Amino acid sequence: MNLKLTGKLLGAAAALSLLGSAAAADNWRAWNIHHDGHPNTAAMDRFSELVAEKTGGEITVEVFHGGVLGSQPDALEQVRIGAIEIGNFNLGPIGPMVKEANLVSLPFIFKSGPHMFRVLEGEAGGIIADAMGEAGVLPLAWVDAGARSFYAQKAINTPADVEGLKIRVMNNDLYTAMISAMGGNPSPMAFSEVQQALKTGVVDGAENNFPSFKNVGHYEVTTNYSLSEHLIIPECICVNTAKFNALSPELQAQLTEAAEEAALFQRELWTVQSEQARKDVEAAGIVVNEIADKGPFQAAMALVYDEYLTANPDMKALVELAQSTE
Ligand code: BDP
Repeated sequence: MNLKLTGKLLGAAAALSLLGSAAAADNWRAWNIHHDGHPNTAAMDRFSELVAEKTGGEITVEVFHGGVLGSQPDALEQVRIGAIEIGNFNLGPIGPMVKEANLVSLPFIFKSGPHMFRVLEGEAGGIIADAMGEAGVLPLAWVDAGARSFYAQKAINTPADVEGLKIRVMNNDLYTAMISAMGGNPSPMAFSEVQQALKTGVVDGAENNFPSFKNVGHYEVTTNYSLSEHLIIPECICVNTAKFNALSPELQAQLTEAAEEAALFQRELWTVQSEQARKDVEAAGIVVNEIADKGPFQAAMALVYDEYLTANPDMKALVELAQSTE
């Protein structure tokens, strides 16, 4: 081969590989279901900034808000297979694919928000995180999602008030069991459809935390929010496991740090904005009912625990670990 040509070819190859490394910046996409004005939207934007900053632009994360990349179950599948890299997921819809993650979807499993974080930061949280990572959705940090309570056109003060009502739930058999245990009709449905379903009477009620109740206008089409606080479900900033594992240890550490900082920011925002959301919906006319005794709701959930532990006897130790965490 003509040596000159070889030299040229080598030069071209070197230029290409240089270009390659400059373009080696990974441009990642992140899924977020929430819109502007929700704490998680601001936190995911902050996460994106932190990733660019910490990795010196080697990884960029473009966040798609408002669920435009798909419903939560679809987006979860996309992150699992690596078609989307990152998601701010609620652990509720993760339960059907990772049985360990279903721990958090047992009604009243946590005594409070801080208790939930103590469980997640302890041994039980490690077990859940490992199982999620194995399923392809690796949690880099946990974020707050407060407590979920029921809302409908009437007050729900006891389980008997749910009887005969069609209540929207997220996709998870534990939630359908929860509504059935009170004599209601569970209706699993995508988050994006709930406002219309409440408005047209396709469902009689739903359940969520204050920021989500407010952010997507559910409060505009209902009248009563009753503080049952039956579910305290954490959320995560999760990444496709294979893509994370393929990164250098340095990039892995930077990405994790970015997620942890964004999560701390989210938790601060959450505290302030969920109080504000409550005030805002009350100002808009929503009646917020305090439930003095949640005992009857807790008692009604015994059935849900029985069913879950009968179907998953191997989860008993994890349930006990959470319950015995101070
Ligand atoms: C919100 C969660 C979101 C869920 C939504 C729902 O942040 O991830 O999709 O509830 O009820 O609180 O579907």
